[in-house]
Amino acid sequence: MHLSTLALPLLAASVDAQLHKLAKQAGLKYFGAATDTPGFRERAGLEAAYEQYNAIRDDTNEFGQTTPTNGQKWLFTEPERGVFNFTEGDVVADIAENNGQILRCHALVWHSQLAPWVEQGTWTAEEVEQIIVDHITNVAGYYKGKCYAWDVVNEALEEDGSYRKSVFYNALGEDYIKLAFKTAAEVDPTAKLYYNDYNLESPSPKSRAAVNIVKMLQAEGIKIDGIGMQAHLVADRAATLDDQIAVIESYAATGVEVAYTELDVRLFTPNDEEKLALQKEVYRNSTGACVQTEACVGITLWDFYDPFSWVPYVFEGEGDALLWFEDFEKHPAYDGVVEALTNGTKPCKPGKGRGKGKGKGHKRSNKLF
Ligand code: 9MR
Repeated sequence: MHLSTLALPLLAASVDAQLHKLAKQAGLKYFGAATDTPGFRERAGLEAAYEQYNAIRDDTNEFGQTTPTNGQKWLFTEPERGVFNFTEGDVVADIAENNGQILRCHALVWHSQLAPWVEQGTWTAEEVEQIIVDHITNVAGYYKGKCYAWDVVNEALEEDGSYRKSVFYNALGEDYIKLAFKTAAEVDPTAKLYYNDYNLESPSPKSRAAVNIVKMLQAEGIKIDGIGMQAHLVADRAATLDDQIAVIESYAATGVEVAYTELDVRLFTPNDEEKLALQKEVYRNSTGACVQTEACVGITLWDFYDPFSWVPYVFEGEGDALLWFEDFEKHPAYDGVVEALTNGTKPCKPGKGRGKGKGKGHKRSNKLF
């Protein structure tokens, strides 16, 4: 092959791409971004942007991890009882595999984007048990060995810490959570099993209820490995750095790991310098909290390109929540993330090195912001 053809893919990668590279240097496992099948993206008709979008998405200096924003959800994987379809989920799983990126899998049991047949049926408790077991057995079984982590149960809690009423809870109470984790552990023993929810980024009744879910499972000897903080944040009222560190420590006290699983920081559009500066601070704080806590393994953006964000479609007048604008200019918040990744390194337990490579121990970093 001619040398110039060989060099082309290298030239396509941006020399500025650095989030995953810096995250690794800071002691995280990954910095990633969720992505979706073209047909599922929030904004259609942007085909002209795909090439540039894909180049950023596939650049492992930028993103070392990905999550399918939609394709592995119940609605798509088991649209009819016993009929399984992995076409959409595979698109992103294949991207991860081809790029050598870590795959977080999302989500096995969730009240939303559930197939209508589950929601609209009239079921006995035994039937709901069977439905959960069949779904997890097939979906987690199909992806077995490919998922670094599974969001096993998603959004089971209300803001006051009580359980959300759902077809699963109404039939089985909290036992549905136990059943889901137990089944997932049997089906894919190597995947990290997470409880995932929003508004878990500062201490609250909901964060304490998440801790109680972990304790409930542990008390019964059921495997749970992580708490996922979705972190759909708002630029002018996000949790402080200290609150984020405190809540991560409260999860870590149960022995589980922690991840930012769906980070975005929305603002009221049109943006201005002040709003973007606030957004930068919020991104810097979340990244900083992950870097400064032993338990936090990584950060996932909920996509990285503003036109593909869910935010404007749900919160009228809000948007610009990610790190790349429509014209592919980066938000100032990109530099906030870089600052947090370069200003600190992960603390580690006394006597425990950071593992592979340098053989150097490292000190607990001071709070930086
Ligand atoms: O990004 C997803 C969007 O494309 C879907 O329309 C939406 C439907 O609820 O789900 C979005 O992702 C959600 C995630 O799966 C769970 N946490 C909240 C996310 C934003 O709604």
